[in-house]
This record gives sequence, structure tokens and C-alpha cells, in this order.
Amino acid sequence: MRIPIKSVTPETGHAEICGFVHEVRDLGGLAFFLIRDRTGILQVTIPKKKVSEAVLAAAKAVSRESVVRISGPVKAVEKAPGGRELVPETFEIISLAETPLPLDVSEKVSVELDTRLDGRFLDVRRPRVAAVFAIRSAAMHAINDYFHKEGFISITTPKIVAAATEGGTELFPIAYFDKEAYLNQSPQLFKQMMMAAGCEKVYEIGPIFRAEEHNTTKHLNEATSIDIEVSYADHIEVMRILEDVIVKTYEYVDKTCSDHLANMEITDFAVPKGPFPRLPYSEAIEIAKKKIEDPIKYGDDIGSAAERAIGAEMGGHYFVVDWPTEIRPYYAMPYENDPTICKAFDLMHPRMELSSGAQRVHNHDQLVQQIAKKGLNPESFDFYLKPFRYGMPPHAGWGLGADRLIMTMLGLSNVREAVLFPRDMHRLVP
Ligand code: AMO
Repeated sequence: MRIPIKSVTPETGHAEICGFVHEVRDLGGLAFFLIRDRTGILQVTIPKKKVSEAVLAAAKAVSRESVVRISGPVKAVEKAPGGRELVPETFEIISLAETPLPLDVSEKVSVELDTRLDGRFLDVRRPRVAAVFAIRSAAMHAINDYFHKEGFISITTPKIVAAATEGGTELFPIAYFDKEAYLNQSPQLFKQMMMAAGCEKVYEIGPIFRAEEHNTTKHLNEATSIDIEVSYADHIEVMRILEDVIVKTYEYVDKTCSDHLANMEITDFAVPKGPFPRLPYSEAIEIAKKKIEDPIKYGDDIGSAAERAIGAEMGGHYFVVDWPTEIRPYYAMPYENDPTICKAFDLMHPRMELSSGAQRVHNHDQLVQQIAKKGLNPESFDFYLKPFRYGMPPHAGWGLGADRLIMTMLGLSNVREAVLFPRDMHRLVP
């Protein structure tokens, strides 16, 4: 029976392995094959005079990245990867790989990101790349686990919707029978409606669609968002939850992913420490004013250059709080004592924004007013507004970009590296 390569030791005696042919070296009388599965790499040594004709024939016919099944005795060999080698008694080619390969799988050659994404199935065979997705999986596990332990209900909301969430722009229209429909930008309206449904604490991890014509290293047209909504909580409470999620996720990766981090040559993985500083928006603007060339003033959005300048000053994760009401969505709750600022926040990594959130307006009439003030038509929000008329608990929540979380956690230079099959302005296949 097949055993994972990581578990093959001289003590195993005899082993059967399956995997890809990682490397072939033929030294005349002796041939070396490196065989790779998800767990590691094993050296298979073929002393040509000592193995069967069938083994020799297969070894001769096989190409790099073919899928093979090999069995034989395992010996301790100091120079081989993992200190052991296998001398095959059987060598079966399960699936022969064509040559040349569209992408070099060995780590020796550096390949353009576009070529890597075109041949993603081969790219992910590389241990360094496979590690990104194993770590992403561990991080998502930690996040699901956190919410489960904290009593959140996992929800799934529609991605085909009739109206915008975040304001009229940046929507992908789709053909939906005889109606106009869109791909949803955010589960915002649905997660808020679940507060009216009495669920108190909900979360959703799912796709969000943004028709932004951004061609940057941090924007995708389809991203994964981790969203929460909590009843009877204010912005302060959900910021604490967000901080906790970030710290616990890093801790879990640190504790369980040492092999994957080593495959990525990450030796200085640092778990951020909470509480993260709370920087008022007005102070963030002052920092940016001093540090960037483009003019920036109170009331402006914080663009990428400002984000980086403020991030360099802050040095770690931090929140930007107390935003001008005017530049936040209609659902953000203004402060009672100064309605020009609101209970919205962004969680920042020194490189970029990771999350936005707020305490929400839960009063129906105030919400209608705020929607109208933003130049939107409250009538098209009817389905969303209705729950606010029949008992709506006060509530707060946030959305955290999963792709950016992984990108910043692993120091990746492009968000596309954290996504298996990214969707951007130029990429629809594979
Ligand atoms: P926002 O629009 O700020 O907030 O999105 C939340 C987080 O999602 C990620 N994100 C993206 N990541 C990659 N590419 C994109 N185009 C992209 N757009 C967003 C970011 C961002 O911080 N409804 C609110 C959340 C809330 O208030 O609960 C919302 O969607 O990391």
C-alpha cells in the first residue's frame, strides 16, 4: 500500500510510494530519480546491473513530472534528501508527462507570474507554492474554528443580487432570465438582515465581486471576504474580535505550519501582538501630509501612497478610526455627539488595508435619510430596509479580505500569488 514520502524511513523496510518525477540524473551505471509527493521528496537509486529489465525500461521511458508508482527496500543514505533512498523492485509509469513542460517545476528557474498562473496546476506542484495554499487552508481553518468556538452561526448568502450594496458603481451585470441582475459586491445587506432575524452573531466566508478597473498588485475582481455581523455590539467590540481573529490565525499558522513556512524560506514569521493601536483618521491624514508628495487633506480617501507612508510610521497592524461620515457608506453610524464623524474603522497592515467595518445605523428613518444623502434611491433598498421596521437590534460588523490577509502574512508581492485562480481585468482562464 502507498505510504506518504515523509513517512518513508529505513525502519519502514520496504515501501511503496506514488508521486511525480521531480528530477532525473543518469550517471551511466547508476541513475537517480527524485520522486515528490505532497509530503516531501525521496531519492530512488537505480544500480542498473542490479534491477530488473522492467524497472530499467520504465526508468528509461519516464519523463520529468510523470506520475509513477515505485516500490522496494529503503536504506539509510546520508547524502540523500531526508537521509534515505529506495532501490526499486517495481517501477510503474501511471501517467506519462509530455515534454517539454509548459513550466519548469524545479525551483531552479524563476518564472513570470503570468506564466505561472497560466500553468497553475504545474506551478502548485512546486513545494514553495504549494506551501502558500497549505498555509491559506490552515489560516481559514483557524478562522472557522474561532467563529465556531465563539458561537457564531455560519451563513451563506446569495451572490446573484438585484441591487448594489456599497453604492451604485463597480458591479458586474449578469443575464438573469428576463431581469437585470448583478454579482454581489459584499454580503453586507444580508448579514445585517440576519440581525433582524435574531441570529445575533453570524459569519460568512465567500466570494465578493468588484468590477473595479484597477490593475494593481492588491486588487482582484473576485476576492474572498470573511464577513461578520454581531448584535448588541458596537465598533469597539467588533474591532476587538477582529484583532483576536488576526492574532489567533497567525498563532495557529506559526504553531502548525513550520514545514510549509520552511518551504517558503520564511524564517522570521512573527505573530502580531494585540491590542493594535487606534489611530484617528485626522491624525492619519496629518502623518500622510508630512510624508507624501501628492496633496492630501481632511475628507480625502487614504490612497495607496498615503497608506504605505502611514504604515511605515506605525510599523505593525493598526486601526484607523473616527472617519468622516461623508466618505463612509450610508450604513455607518455617526457619533451622537459629532455626526460629522462616524463609528467606522479600517484595519491596516503596514502595506495595505485588510478590513473595513463599522457600527451600523439600526434606526429605519435615519438609514433612509443616509441612503438618500449619498444620492442613492431608498426604493431600490426596500428589501433591506423592511427588516429595520420590525425590530432591529443595534449591531456592528466587518469584512476582512482573505487574499490580502494571506498576502501580507506571507510577504507575497502580489495578491494573485495568494489565490489559486485569480480573476482580474485580463485573466478569466484558467
Ligand atoms: P470593503 O469594500 O472595504 O468593505 O471590503 C472589505 C475588505 O475586502 C477586501 N477587498 C478586496 N480584496 C481584493 N481585491 C478587491 N477588489 C477587494 N475589495 C475589497 C479588502 C477590504 O478591506 N461591506 C463592507 C465591510 C463591512 O463593513 O462589514 C465592505 O465590503 O481587504
